[in-house]
Amino acid sequence: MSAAEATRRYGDSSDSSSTASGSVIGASVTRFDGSAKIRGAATYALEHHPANVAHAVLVPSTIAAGRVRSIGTAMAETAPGVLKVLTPDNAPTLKAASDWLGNPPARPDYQPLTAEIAYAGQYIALVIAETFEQATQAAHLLDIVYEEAETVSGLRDVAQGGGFLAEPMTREWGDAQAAFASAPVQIEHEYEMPREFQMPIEPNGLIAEWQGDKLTIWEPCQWLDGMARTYSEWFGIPFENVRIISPYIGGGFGSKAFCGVHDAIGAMAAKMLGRPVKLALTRPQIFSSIGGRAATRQTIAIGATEEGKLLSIVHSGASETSINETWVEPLGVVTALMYATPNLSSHQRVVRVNTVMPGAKRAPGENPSAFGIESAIDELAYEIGMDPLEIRLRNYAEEDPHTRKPWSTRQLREAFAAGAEAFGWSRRKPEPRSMRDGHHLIGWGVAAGTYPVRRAAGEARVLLLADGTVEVSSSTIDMGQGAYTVIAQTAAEVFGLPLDKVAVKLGDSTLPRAGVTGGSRMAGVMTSAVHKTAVALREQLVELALTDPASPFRALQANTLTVADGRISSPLADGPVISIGSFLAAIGKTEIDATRDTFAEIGIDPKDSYKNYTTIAMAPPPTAGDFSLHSWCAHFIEVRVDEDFGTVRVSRVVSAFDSGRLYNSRLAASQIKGGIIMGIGQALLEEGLVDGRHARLMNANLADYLIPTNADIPDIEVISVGIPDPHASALGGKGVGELGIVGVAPAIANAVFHATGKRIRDLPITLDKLI
Ligand code: MCN
Ligand code: MOS
Repeated sequence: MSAAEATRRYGDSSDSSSTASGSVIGASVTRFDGSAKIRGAATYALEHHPANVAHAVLVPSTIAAGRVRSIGTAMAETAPGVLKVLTPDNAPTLKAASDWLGNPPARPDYQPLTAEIAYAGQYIALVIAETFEQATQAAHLLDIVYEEAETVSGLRDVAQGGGFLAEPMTREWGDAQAAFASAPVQIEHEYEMPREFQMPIEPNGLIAEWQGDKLTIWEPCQWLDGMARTYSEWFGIPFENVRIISPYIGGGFGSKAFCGVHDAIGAMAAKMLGRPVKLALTRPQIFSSIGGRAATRQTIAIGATEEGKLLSIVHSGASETSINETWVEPLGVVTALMYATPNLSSHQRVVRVNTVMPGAKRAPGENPSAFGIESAIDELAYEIGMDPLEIRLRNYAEEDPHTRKPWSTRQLREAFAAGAEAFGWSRRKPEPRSMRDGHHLIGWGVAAGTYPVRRAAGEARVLLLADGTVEVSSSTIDMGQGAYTVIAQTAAEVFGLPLDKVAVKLGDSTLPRAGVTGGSRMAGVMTSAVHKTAVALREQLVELALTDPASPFRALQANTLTVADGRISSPLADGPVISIGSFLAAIGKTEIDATRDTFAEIGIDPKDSYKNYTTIAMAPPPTAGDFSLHSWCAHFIEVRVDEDFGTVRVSRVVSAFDSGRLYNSRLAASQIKGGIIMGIGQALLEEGLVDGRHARLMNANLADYLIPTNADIPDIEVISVGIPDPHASALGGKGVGELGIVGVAPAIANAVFHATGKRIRDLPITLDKLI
């Protein structure tokens, strides 16, 4: 990668990016990486072409349980261009790596290619050839003999109470069962969600290149440190020997945060061949081998007074995981957080089925959890004839109902008020089926959402150059959410520089370290780290100006100087005003720099940070200190349901959200809109359909698994009601990235009920369920 490619600056856009003074942080600034992306100058991992690269194609199992009895490779091996065929018979064994939380592996070894099959789509062979076409052709020439065994295809194959209890998910206070049994109003229903997939446009995949025991990986990657660690453990090489390069990522949504099986196979192949290997997953392979959101079901029982005051919530849920690996999609997190209730009991079971291990999809946990509780509370409102917004305000939690800690900030009441006002909620007719436009039934629904404020370690280097420009670098990444932009804004503000004087380098694991870009934590972590580093560098600059023998400010005997608009000035009216660049030249320096991290803020020793995934990834939890820290939102949604055909269109969305202070109002709004769009897909379209006989995904492609297109999306109005939250981050911002999706699906289900009088408790809401 050339230096020019590695250093990213604003393009020549004359947009709002050149504000020299005033607050740059929070401003509505267009994407830093936008110009490069539009011009095609942003190169993605798999567009890289190392010399002598070989192309690999993975072969997935067509059975979901049993074993591969044999794989005949003779024809494939002699096909044109084929360099090697890897199967369970000849693939080497790697060392097992710790899991993403840093837990040591249960077994010492790891065989990414094995004959024992736990899910359809599990990789059983790799064909490597001179060209992609040759590898694809040869992959069809394998002679595979299977022994198929009985499968468990999904939650519906398993009786209620099956699986095992996920104990850390248990929440319990008061006597929820007794309080429910004696409550004057009782409702109890089951809510279901299917498997869903992240589906970023850029496929998962990698290019691996070995030089001796040094490994370079080009790969879209949400967590360079974490994935580099996994590669180093698999191959028994020092962490420092792994370099991952990931400057641009075409969407991740949780699917690119951890290494996958294909990574182990790809890097292994490159090592065996002694050549760089390129391996991209096909779209069906992304469906079957990158775990999406687990299918879930949950039962919620609410006991309340006739006036709608909650007395008890009894919640039990179940989520899918794979046969041999455990992923828990938390189902009770919002249930135990959103409303004040004197009694609550929440339990979750996890059920092993023949699927790839599920993973993180935008707001894992909060998203399905909100579908349950935000549907149930709505059902209660109709049961007692109360406005669905009123019932939410009546049970407003003034403190965290579980930890009993005060909220750091919770502008949810303000979000309800602002959203209702902009939406015109007061004009809503309460009765289902009471609003219509021709043969369209119109429904208005509301639901709340929340996402915790998570933190992690982050480290930044800030460099001040003689030309008066600033360069910020970190191994954090930008997958479209806006990291380049908010980092540039933060540095620009500290030096009073226009944004085009700031360069940002991200996405290279040799740069200063950073935790995972997951859990909507990175903007808070990185703006904190960059702000701290830039302020330290500004102080260093002032100190030099006051003390360096060659400094024009030295004679002033001042004890402070001002750095603004890219210039250093003295507080005296007639004192010198010198540009940063001229000053550096005057004292004979070409650059000065500082590096700082947020390790101390989250209580970890930087020396341990590679070893301890848990602290880097998860510390501290949002309720660790004196406060309970979360972002909040309220969605108001209008649907139009065709009375004859049962088709549902979302026709209007107003969402008000509290993410504390915003670093960039435009990008924050676009994050919330992106989440809402994904939520519309979840409510109306997305469903991984599993064949109950063979546990195979039947719609593993983007023609049959539907995600929203522009035509599905109405105008979305987004309103920020946040106030700076000093407990959340240095600049007062809370998370944005996942918040917007939480609560959308129940708001739509609630609107559909209002329109039709039909309560749909299993997503997606398709027309067959309405006619
Ligand atoms: N932001 C802001 N003010 C705040 C917080 C955030 O202006 N107080 C804006 C910034 O533009 C910032 C962005 O929101 O870059 C997201 O910040 P944050 O909430 O900290 O989330 P992360 O940077 O950690 O991004 C990860 C998050 C997650 S976990 C998923 S999943 C997701 C998401 O971001 N995947 C995305 N948003 C995505 N957006 C795009 N385009 N592509 C994805 O794959
Ligand atoms: Mo986001 S699902 O935490 O990457």
